[in-house]
Amino acid sequence: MVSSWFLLRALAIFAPLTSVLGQYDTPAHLPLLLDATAEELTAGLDAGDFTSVDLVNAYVGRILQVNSTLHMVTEINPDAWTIAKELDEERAQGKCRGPLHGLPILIKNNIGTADEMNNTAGSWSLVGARLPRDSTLAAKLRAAGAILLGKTNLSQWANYRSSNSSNGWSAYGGQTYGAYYPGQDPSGSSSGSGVSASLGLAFGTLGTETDGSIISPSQQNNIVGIKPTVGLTSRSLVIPISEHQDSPGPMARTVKDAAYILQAIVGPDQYDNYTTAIPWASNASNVSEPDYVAACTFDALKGKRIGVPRNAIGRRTASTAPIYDAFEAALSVLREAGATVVDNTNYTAYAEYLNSTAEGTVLDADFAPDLAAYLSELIYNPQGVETLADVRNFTRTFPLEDYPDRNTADFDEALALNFTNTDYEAWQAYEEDLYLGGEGGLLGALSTYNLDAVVVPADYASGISAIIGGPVITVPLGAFPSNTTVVTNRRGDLNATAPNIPFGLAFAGALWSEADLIGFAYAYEQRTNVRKKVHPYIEATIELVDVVGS
Ligand SMILES: *[C@@H]1O[C@H](CO)[C@@H](O)[C@H](O)[C@H]1NC(C)=O
Ligand SMILES: *[C@@H]1O[C@H](CO)[C@@H](O)[C@H](O)[C@H]1NC(C)=O
Ligand SMILES: *[C@@H]1O[C@H](CO)[C@@H](O)[C@H](O)[C@H]1NC(C)=O
Ligand SMILES: *[C@@H]1O[C@H](CO)[C@@H](O)[C@H](O)[C@H]1NC(C)=O
Ligand SMILES: *[C@@H]1O[C@H](CO)[C@@H](O)[C@H](O)[C@H]1NC(C)=O
Ligand SMILES: *[C@@H]1O[C@H](CO)[C@@H](O)[C@H](O)[C@H]1NC(C)=O
Ligand SMILES: *[C@@H]1O[C@H](CO)[C@@H](O)[C@H](O)[C@H]1NC(C)=O
Ligand SMILES: *[C@@H]1O[C@H](CO)[C@@H](O)[C@H](O)[C@H]1NC(C)=O
Ligand SMILES: *[C@@H]1O[C@H](CO)[C@@H](O)[C@H](O)[C@H]1NC(C)=O
Ligand SMILES: *[C@@H]1O[C@H](CO)[C@@H](O)[C@H](O)[C@H]1NC(C)=O
Ligand SMILES: *[C@@H]1O[C@H](CO)[C@@H](O)[C@H](O)[C@H]1NC(C)=O
Ligand SMILES: CC(=O)N[C@H]1CO[C@H](CO)[C@@H](O)[C@@H]1O
Repeated sequence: MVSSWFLLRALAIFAPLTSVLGQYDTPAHLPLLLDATAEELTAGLDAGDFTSVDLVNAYVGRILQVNSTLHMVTEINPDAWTIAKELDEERAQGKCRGPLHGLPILIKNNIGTADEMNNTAGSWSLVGARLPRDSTLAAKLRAAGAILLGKTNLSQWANYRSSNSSNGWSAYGGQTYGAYYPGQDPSGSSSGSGVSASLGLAFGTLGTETDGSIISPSQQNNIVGIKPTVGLTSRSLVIPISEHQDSPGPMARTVKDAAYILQAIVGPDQYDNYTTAIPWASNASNVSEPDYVAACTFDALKGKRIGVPRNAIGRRTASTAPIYDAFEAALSVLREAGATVVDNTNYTAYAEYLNSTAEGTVLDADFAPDLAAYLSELIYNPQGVETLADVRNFTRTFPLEDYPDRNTADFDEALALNFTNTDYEAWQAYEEDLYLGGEGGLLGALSTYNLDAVVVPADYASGISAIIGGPVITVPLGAFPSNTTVVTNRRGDLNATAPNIPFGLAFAGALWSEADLIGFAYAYEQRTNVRKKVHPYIEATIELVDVVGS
């Protein structure tokens, strides 16, 4: 393993020798950054133990220590220091914008910002492109006082380009690796967000999910991920796949940190009509806005009915045994926490779901018009790509895009459709999805068995919720044992299964049930603390003590 030699060498270049020794006598009041929570960081900022400028220095130092091995961050915001200084001054004057005030966050490289940072989805076609304004997500984070620290690498085009690429690879950002085994498949498509949150390279991160892209990299990087109900978080100026399924959400080390981030980014947005479906967005409803942080209570599972849809969980095999064994143990924890675990709450149309092509049709029908709508908003479009066809041509002709070794099968398929998302064929497919995931799937099970949520190993959580736009949360459940046989991904360039690679426990529920799901995940997390029991093979070592006062 390259870790210790590499880290000492990198650290020696970056910081003076005293810093190397510093980590062993970190004062108790300076939180260690691998696991520092929002509340610990805020307490330190309020007490004057360190500043937001210190936090930016420490996190950037940590990013540079591991980035040449893991490639999880594509760029750092050159304005981060100025912004941190302003927020420090506000704090000194007694102005606090809220719980994220002065905390650095990294966002996925498909979430737009109207600043020096590029928004590319990992494609060279969009390097240098400029936007008319921040994405609503970025604007909300800034208003909440968060520091946009940089952009994280991703599976290119959020994994909607190629049938033979690899998780976490983009032409612009290179290959992201996970931190739990050399060459680890980081999963995707929010790969860099998962790795960065896990190693404490920011207080938290944002990812986006169409089907699995928050939940999967969260579980494989030992963190918490929340995929919100479609429409809870605005997609304005986020590079899209599908308006019917895309949903940005938080990725963080603890449930409560993820809840803090979620609280800051939800809400109606004039630029994304799907947000009008938020139950409390209209004065006509009597629903009040949930408090996701207050939902984090130790007793959240008490008296709740949690279903286990066995027919949607696959089979226990020799290679997946560790996940199943950890899952059964987790069910015991849920029972001890006061929940009624209802077994065999099966999805009645699950065989049809597995056989269905409707989701692919919905995504393909959305992709071309939704991407063109995004591209039409650019105020500077250096390569002049205005349509999916233009992007495909660019990808197939620009050498750094690695074509044909990584093909454009997803582009090809979407362009081959003879209809679009306003046509009958697309609506028919969407209606099929609403049945398969609804009455025939998750929503049917919730109602038949009178459940508050279902729980599954995170591998099996995303699809059925994706097709109905439903919410999912994953929380660390365990990791593969040391005698696990190493298996590569299909391309053969990543270690997909290996000792120490983490996996998660996922709760899924009805639309807009995020507060409940957060509570359930928190109650499980507080009783098990699995994250702290699984350790990365490579770590960043720069700490606050190395930067405070310098
Ligand atoms: C991260 O690593 C990649 C690959 O080595 C590099 O190209 C990129 O500039 C690095 N990003 C930062 C912020 O250092
Ligand atoms: C954005 O891309 C341009 C062109 O490659 C580059 O010069 C610039 O440094 C990038 N921005 C950041 C913040 O890395
Ligand atoms: C995958 O793991 C094997 C066995 O430990 C190791 O030899 C190989 O270098 C790893 N792959 C990568 C891409 O690091
Ligand atoms: C929202 O819907 C209205 C009415 O259909 C439409 O005019 C408008 O363009 C839509 N806005 C966006 C951002 O899609
Ligand atoms: C709700 O009512 C308030 C005050 O009457 C108004 O300011 C706000 O715009 C209304 N919101 C919506 C979504 O109609
Ligand atoms: C649910 O599915 C499991 C796994 O396929 C099966 O063993 C069980 O009999 C099913 N139970 C019901 C009530 O359908
Ligand atoms: C799967 O699809 C095929 C072809 O459309 C169909 O013949 C078959 O009945 C389907 N099976 C299920 C379980 O839906
Ligand atoms: C395809 O892209 C190349 C450059 O990458 C450009 O020269 C060519 O005009 C493009 N073709 C079409 C049909 O857009
Ligand atoms: C990916 O697929 C394309 C054909 O679509 C093929 O030319 C290329 O060799 C494949 N790459 C790998 C690594 O298999
Ligand atoms: C697309 O093609 C199919 C079969 O070739 C045809 O039935 C359908 O009407 C076409 N749809 C549109 C919108 O042109
Ligand atoms: C790993 O060790 C456990 C416990 O000794 C054993 O049950 C399991 O079969 C082993 N797995 C493999 C892949 O060898
Ligand atoms: C933005 C950037 O610097 N991208 C680089 C990421 O890493 C790959 C190699 O892994 C380079 O080819 C890219 O230029």
